[in-house]
Amino acid sequence: MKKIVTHLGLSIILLLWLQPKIVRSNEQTFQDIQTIATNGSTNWEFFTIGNNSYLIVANQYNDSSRNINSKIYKWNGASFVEFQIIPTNGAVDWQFFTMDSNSYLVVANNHNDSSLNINSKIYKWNGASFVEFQTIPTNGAADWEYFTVDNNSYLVVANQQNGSSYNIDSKIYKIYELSFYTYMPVIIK
Ligand SMILES: [Ca+2]
Repeated sequence: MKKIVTHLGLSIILLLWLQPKIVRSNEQTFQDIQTIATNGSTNWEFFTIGNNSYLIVANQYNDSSRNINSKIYKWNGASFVEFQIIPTNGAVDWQFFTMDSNSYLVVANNHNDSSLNINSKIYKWNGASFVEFQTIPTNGAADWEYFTVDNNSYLVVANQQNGSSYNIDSKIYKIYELSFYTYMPVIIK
């Protein structure tokens, strides 16, 4: 018994002594491999379709307007190259999700230079690019999230403000016959 305890104690000491060494030997750093020009970018989203990898950026503002292009980049094996441009209005979030083996992107359009009460949009992958699928009225949309509960699909949007108040409803949408409808309002203050 004493021998086992001693052996165990020795193992712990050995582990404690070895651990810092292990961490040091695994030290890794991120290195700059590519620079991408953006306009007041607020959000990046990474996603894959099949064997291809993509990045999409939400461009919010270019010093004069919020009605500018957000951009999708595709990995070509060495770097990300521009793949598709999508006109947005003060975009602040892109959310990728898949449903029934289809791929979708939803954008939070925050402001179109004159109003916060504008449409945010869902885009669907058609096999070659993303095409507009559905528009959803939002109020200073700040963030989208996709989730499933009991095999049902939902989208929730964070509505930030409507121009006169920040005390407004955010909304959950439930998929219904391939379209999202308001499911329940939630109060976010
Ligand atoms: Ca999001």
